[in-house]
Amino acid sequence: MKTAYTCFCTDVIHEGHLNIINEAKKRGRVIIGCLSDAASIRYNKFPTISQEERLKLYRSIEGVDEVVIQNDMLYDDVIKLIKPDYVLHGDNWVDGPEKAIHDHVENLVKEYGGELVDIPYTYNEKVKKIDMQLREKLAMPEYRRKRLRQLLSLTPIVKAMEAHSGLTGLIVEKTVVEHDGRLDQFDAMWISSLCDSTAKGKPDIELVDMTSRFRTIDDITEVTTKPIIFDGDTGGLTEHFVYTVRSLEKMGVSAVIIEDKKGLKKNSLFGTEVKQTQATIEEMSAKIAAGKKAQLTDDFMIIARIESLILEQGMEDALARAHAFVAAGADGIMIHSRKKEPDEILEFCDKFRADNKETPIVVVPSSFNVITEEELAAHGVNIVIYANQLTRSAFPAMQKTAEDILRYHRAKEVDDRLMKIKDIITLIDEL
Ligand code: SPV
Ligand code: MG
Repeated sequence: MKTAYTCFCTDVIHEGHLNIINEAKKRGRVIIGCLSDAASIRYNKFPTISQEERLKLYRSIEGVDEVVIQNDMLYDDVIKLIKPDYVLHGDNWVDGPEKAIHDHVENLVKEYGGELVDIPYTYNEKVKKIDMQLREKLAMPEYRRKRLRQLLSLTPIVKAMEAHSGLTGLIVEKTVVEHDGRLDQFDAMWISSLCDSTAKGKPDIELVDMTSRFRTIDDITEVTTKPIIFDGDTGGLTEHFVYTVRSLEKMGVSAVIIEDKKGLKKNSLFGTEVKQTQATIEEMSAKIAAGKKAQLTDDFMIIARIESLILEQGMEDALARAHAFVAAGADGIMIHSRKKEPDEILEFCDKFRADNKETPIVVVPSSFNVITEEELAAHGVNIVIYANQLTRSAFPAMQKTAEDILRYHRAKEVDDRLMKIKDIITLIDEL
């Protein structure tokens, strides 16, 4: 008997899926692939139910003969093993970033005489609503909050990109690229104090108050689903920080990063060019411990950021702080540097990992930008934050447009580099 294979990465079965199963049944024995959690998150489909629950769900569908786990987004593992006579998929993957997967599967099945069948995609109001509801579910605080810990357990390195508004949030949420036959996207958002302040035309000195920072989070959470890492600056007074932790948890933020500085905070990229005071180990540890005591969920993370390398206090100081902050309850360590070369960051990671294999390490490679995610992961880094690149790319573009309109007394000369009006009005999702 012939075999017909299709891969699902859905949490809800709707008529579109049933149609594919029906088409598969006409061709032979129906085998469903359940895309694994690790593969799903690379595929812009973060599951709302566990892999086990999805397996159970698919097995319960009438007409399904077998369910297997598919670990590879590109289908190599299952196709080489099962060699199905037919592979079926909705025809929504014949263009866009998923086309790379389509073409790859087509070549794989051709090698042994199999056939790829693109089934017309079912896209009616009911299906649209289910898709939307699934997405909205991921946006809810209780799903979003735990997602960073889930990602840390599923992916070698979590990639976070800066967002400071609904629009930049949408860019982080939706940008997917196909590269070398693989799809890639950002995993999380970083709400940078630098970019949040800059967007408001204010300096990065903890001047923008928490109420205003929370407003930024609100704007972003309304239109996105990805987990949020919040730049909490120094965390402020310990007596205030405990309230901040509660508020962030309630909003569905996954982690706050606080730095071991006190007094007037200035941006770390100034280094020792401006006066900045590092908090003592005891002061910072007390703040971390108070925050951990205040939090209500197990999902939320408090990550301690160490400024010893920025303030030229040496590697030993940085390492001593890291171990002390973990002992105080920190769920992760962020180590920062403003050197062009990544050497001191890598030395820190290697030395910290020699004594601590578990605690997530976070880095922000703004200055040491030659290093790749893969190299960082090889040194034990778990989260990489692109802290300010969206702001820094938008600002010069806007400034140049403003200058050129003043120069030419009309907008024609700048038009070629602008997004089309039609594109900007369709950028935002309609409910
Ligand atoms: C931020 O993005 O606000 C940061 C990272 O804190 S840095 O600007 O590099 O200090
Ligand atoms: Mg900051």
